[in-house]
Amino acid sequence: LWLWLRRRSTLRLPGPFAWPLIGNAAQLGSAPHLYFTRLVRKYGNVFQIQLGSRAVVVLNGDAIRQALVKRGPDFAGRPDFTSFRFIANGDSLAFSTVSDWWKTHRRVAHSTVRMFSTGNPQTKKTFEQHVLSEFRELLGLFVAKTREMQFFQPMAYLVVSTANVMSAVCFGKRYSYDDEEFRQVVGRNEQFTQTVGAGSIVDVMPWLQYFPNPIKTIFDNFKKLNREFTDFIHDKVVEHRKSMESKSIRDMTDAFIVALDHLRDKTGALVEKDYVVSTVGDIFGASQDTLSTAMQWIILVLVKYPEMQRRLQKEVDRVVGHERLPSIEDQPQLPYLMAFLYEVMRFTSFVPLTIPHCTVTDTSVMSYTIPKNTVIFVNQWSINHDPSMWSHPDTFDPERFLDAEGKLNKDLISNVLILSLGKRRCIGEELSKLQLFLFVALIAHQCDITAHPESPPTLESHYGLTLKPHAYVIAVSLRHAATAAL
Ligand code: HJJ
Repeated sequence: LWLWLRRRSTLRLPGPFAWPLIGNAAQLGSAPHLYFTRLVRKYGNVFQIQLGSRAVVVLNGDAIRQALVKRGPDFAGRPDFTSFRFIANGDSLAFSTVSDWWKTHRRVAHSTVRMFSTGNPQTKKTFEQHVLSEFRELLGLFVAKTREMQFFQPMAYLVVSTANVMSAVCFGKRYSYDDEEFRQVVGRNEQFTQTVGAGSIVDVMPWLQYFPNPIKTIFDNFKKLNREFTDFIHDKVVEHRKSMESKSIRDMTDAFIVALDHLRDKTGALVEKDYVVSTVGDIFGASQDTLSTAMQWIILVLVKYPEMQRRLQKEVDRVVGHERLPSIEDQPQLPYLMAFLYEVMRFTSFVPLTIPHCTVTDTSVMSYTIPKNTVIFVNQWSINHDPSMWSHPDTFDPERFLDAEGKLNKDLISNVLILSLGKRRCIGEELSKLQLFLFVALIAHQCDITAHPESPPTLESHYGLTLKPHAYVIAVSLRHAATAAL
């Protein structure tokens, strides 16, 4: 009977045997992306698992492009997951399914992000100034902490630092490293990413939130952090509306207020709600979580492979010299640095699975039919570690992206998948890559970073929407003759 029921309810897709009630939830373990990548060998790039009450189709390798690009609109939805309803009170652009208002707001959000980062040479310079002044603070702190403690944990400072760059862009304000309110708002990324990551248990077994158990406690904390996060953004928007004069736009929040008020006047019915808070929340939240995670991995790798740190320093010294600081214009002359950045993204794949998708119509991929309303997991990790695409995929080696003349191989870098594809691809791509480039160039130019000789960092990670490195300690010293330029 069980087999018969199963056959009736499956999508005729291959996949592992699913247990009653929980399905394959117990098999996900602490690294679902690795479990899925093992299943690829057995079932191919498209297979089905069962998580609690939901059938989930997992896309790997080539199937990802086939679905998200070739059949983009069919796969652009989001599932009605429990956790998503508590992010910005359910109004988050990133976690809501597609609709007319979603398309409009995504377009406005994308052009506004560009207007404050890579839109034109003027905005680029302003953005560069924000990164630079935040880097000054960070370097000063790192050197002071090293003097005080010899070795210290940089992770929380990297969160405040990257959050401050976006706080300057979004709100026109930076916070001190020991500002309690700000640390509360940006200090709970692990909780956030664990609850919204693909495979999160409340989303497929929602009944767990109704009686005392460890999952309920985690979920209650998640709801609280989202309330406080959204309250913080909401207060900022109220302040901005109050102090706004004429049409002079001070920061991204002002820009959204003007753009969305204009949209409301023009279209009326389409924009009944105030999406300023949720849009700014998405941009600020997403950028501080992802970019701080990237920086934590970058610094970890720099101390783990000191010979690569030396090589970065040599390249930056040769191109920039010591009379000035690195800047955006240096990027084309720093191929090793760019190769290093892409290798961090490929190797760590720190967004191993995208935010879960959902089909909005009956559709198909690689000749498998997939019904409307099926949860879709996109395994980005499987592409970045595909042995048919990369030689020794589990070795960290920036040089894989350089050709014989030491130039960056553009085809290869476009094979790295971390910002997704198609209708849901990241709107912060240009901003993020620019910010990371500047941070790495400044670090290489200005300081030496070393691991604790007795406890060097490991490459292990905690799973969630973003993979976080385990805690580690470093020491930071200024490079000779480099300080003058700061
Ligand atoms: C947050 C951390 C939050 C929001 C938004 C409203 C858009 C990493 C990938 C995509 C980014 C996903 C987005 C996150 C929005 C955070 C983030 C936190 C509360 C929020 C693939 O960011 O601790 O709280 O409320």
